[in-house]
Amino acid sequence: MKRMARAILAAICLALLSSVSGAMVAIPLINAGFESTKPGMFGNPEGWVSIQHAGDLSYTFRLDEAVRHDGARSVRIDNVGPEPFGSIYQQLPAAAHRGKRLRFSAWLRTENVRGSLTGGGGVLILQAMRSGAPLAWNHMKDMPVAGSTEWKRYEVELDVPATADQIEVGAMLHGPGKLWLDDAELQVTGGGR
Ligand SMILES: [Ca+2]
Repeated sequence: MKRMARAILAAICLALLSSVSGAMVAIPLINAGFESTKPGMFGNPEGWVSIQHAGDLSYTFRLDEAVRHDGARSVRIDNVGPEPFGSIYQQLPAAAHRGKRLRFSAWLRTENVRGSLTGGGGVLILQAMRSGAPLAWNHMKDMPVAGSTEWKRYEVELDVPATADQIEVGAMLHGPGKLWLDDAELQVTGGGR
């Protein structure tokens, strides 16, 4: 009897495990660990684009071989001017992910980050766009990384609206300091809800 109970328990555990792993589908990102040294668009790391708030050059986005979470390099955002934010991100088509919940995770490290009028420090970006305008987003608003911090993994989740045409994932630095980003991962955590 005891053996049968144990067998049933094992079967239930297996079923639970497979349903969890079955629901978590990885969505491939290009150069997710910033290991490529091929130049991307406008001098950005391959596969990534960067923007900053309009005005004087205020943020630079460079591969860093001295400070990295894994592999040989990461990307580092440096604040070098007065504008309130700069971000580096990757875009992918939203069509296959409409109505699903996505989870974006990556490792961040900070140095002397203080935040600005637009946000409290370093954050991950996960947003759904339509015709270039954000429809829905999760920018770690309530838990920005400030001060000087060692590598830590962060994650954000978002339900993709039915009308989204693009997904953007990445990291943003608000104000002074340096923000490092490495080992980005994007997953579907479950079906539509
Ligand atoms: Ca790396």
